[in-house]
Amino acid sequence: MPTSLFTPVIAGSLSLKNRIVMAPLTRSRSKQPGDIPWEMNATYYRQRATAGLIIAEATQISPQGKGYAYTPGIYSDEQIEGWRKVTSAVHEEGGLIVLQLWHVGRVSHRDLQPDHQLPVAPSAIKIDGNAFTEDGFKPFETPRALELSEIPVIIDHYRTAAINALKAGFDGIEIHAANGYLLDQFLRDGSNHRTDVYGGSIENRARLLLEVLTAVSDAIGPDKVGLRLSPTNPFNDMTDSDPQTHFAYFVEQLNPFNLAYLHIVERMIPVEEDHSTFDFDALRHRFKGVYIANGGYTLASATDSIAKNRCDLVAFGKPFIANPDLVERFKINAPLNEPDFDTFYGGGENGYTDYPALK
Ligand code: 8OZ
Repeated sequence: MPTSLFTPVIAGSLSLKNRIVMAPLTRSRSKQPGDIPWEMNATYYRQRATAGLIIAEATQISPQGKGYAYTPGIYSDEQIEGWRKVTSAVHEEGGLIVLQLWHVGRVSHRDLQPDHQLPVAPSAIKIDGNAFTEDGFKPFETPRALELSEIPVIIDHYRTAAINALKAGFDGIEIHAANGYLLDQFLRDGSNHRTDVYGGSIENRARLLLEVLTAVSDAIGPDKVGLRLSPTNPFNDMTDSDPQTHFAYFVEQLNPFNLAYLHIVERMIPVEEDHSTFDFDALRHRFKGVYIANGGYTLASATDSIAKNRCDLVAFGKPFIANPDLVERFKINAPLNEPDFDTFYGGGENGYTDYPALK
């Protein structure tokens, strides 16, 4: 029998019952004030605990790391307590759950920042577009370039967040270095114009990510640490002059860490419509560990990719929003509920915990 989505797999310290991963999904539904996870979030994740692994939504490591209204944090005692409700619910159902650690960098707005400060970034380069604040969408402003002296503080916030995540009962963490947020802003040369040790050369652009991975691996063990990258995603105004070469280098640097997994956002469109020339197979083969593919996969394309050993696991986003029992539906090739975009971000139970299971 070829390896399928239902073949168990080990990723670092995580022993997964299947290869169907719930992708991290921002839903902007934490309790206010304080960006605190609560019972409604626990219900939502409990409903999806048949996934081989849940990667809980992007979660700010500090007040400065916040870029969207109502997203949760993992720096206060109340947030740790709130997350414990979520992890307990998932564990009661026999699931596994890790937390995605997030600093948005320039993808923010003064209204979301402590003391109404400007958002920070590797370089003072503005994004075109709008931030999602509590008063609706507001245009991004030019961020402030981080001082060298501020960088160790941010690394320490990642370390503390990883420790807090384990205190809250998570089985591990994922470092979010994708989709144009702070760590990705350092990696890609469109957003990193620094002239100090964190910019310029490819070694320098990799430095912050590798320092963060060292800090969290030392704190909780590398077998509980995953990493997400998105070499080609243009979201949040991201560009890079040579992603194939640069990300080959970045991924090569990961091997000595022995991370639990590498999670790659390969595209933002259906696999079948992807005509990009980026060679994800080449990237995958540089990484000597477990590879999670993400981006526009269906049951058919995921099954095909796993059978051909192009990836070890597949993470599904929108299908998991609309189908709490996605694993069961895949097992019997049942039709899927369609997700409702209007209820993706913010709001209550509607479009969150009320998608029907089969029975
Ligand atoms: C969509 C809306 C808000 C946040 C990401 C955390 O792109 C996100 C995100 C996506 O990784």
